[in-house]
Amino acid sequence: MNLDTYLAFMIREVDRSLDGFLPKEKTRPSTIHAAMRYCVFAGGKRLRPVFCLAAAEACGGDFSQALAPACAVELMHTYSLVHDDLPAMDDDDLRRGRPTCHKVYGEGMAVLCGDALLTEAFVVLAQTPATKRYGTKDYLSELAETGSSRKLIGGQVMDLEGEGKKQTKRELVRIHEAKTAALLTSSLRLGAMAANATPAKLEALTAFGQAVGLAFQVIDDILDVTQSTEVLGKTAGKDEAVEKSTYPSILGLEASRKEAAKLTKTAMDSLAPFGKKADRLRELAGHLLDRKY
Ligand code: GRG
Repeated sequence: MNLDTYLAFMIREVDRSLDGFLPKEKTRPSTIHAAMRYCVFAGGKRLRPVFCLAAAEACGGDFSQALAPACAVELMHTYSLVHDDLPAMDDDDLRRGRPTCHKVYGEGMAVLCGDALLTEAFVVLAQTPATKRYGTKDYLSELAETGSSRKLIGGQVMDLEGEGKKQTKRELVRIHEAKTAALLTSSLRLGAMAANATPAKLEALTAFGQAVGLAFQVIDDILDVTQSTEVLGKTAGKDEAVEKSTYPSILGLEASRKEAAKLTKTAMDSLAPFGKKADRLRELAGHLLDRKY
């Protein structure tokens, strides 16, 4: 199966599962469920779920074993986008090519929608079947740690406090390790755990996730200055507008491209223990490096 067919297949499976897991739109109170579905089914790239499913396969499992964690990471990701777009944070009108949640449902409902998506992530994750090595407690603490003030929320705090300040590359890496790489890494780890991965494989996937997560962010920063709002489906040029330090603003565009390629190579090298079983993950890392939106 080529990568495009694989992505289309996995995205369909994830969307079907998300549809099954989320409360129906008519469930009362219906406004919050409509808002949750508006944000989740908005045409996101589903990178984190696909990484989760591909990691399960790389560890010898079937992708279907990892559908619950794949949906859980997408729900946590979507919560972070809804809250990040709020006027009190990044104040954005456009997300995934559509008006942001608070623009459609109002600020109060968008806060609640983010809260509900985050909570639902754990409801869904708890449905992951246990394996010989891992159980519900392992799955829940993996994702809870990632969503905590030490990772996702901590990254957002450093990001907010960094606005208008010139940051060093080291400071930038710390933000993106927490904000971007942590959830990508947990997506891989949860997929691997659902497939009963050995600790050595889990460790290799952690190294892969950290490097590919940073590469993803470098590319995101490059696209922010090189692509249009139409192509990105979110406001382009936003980083510069709020005087946020980015890879291109610190290193320049060309050096940023080299940095992304170097991180992708590091990521691919860390998959050595898997041999050919991780070819799909290698392909996905290459795909992220080449992405245009
Ligand atoms: C807890 C409010 C809060 C924030 C945590 C994750 C995060 C920090 C903020 C979200 C916004 C942001 C710029 C995150 C960096 C990672 C990133 C580039 C996300 C966009 O991910 P894509 O491109 O989005 O995979 P789609 O829409 O395709 O799912």
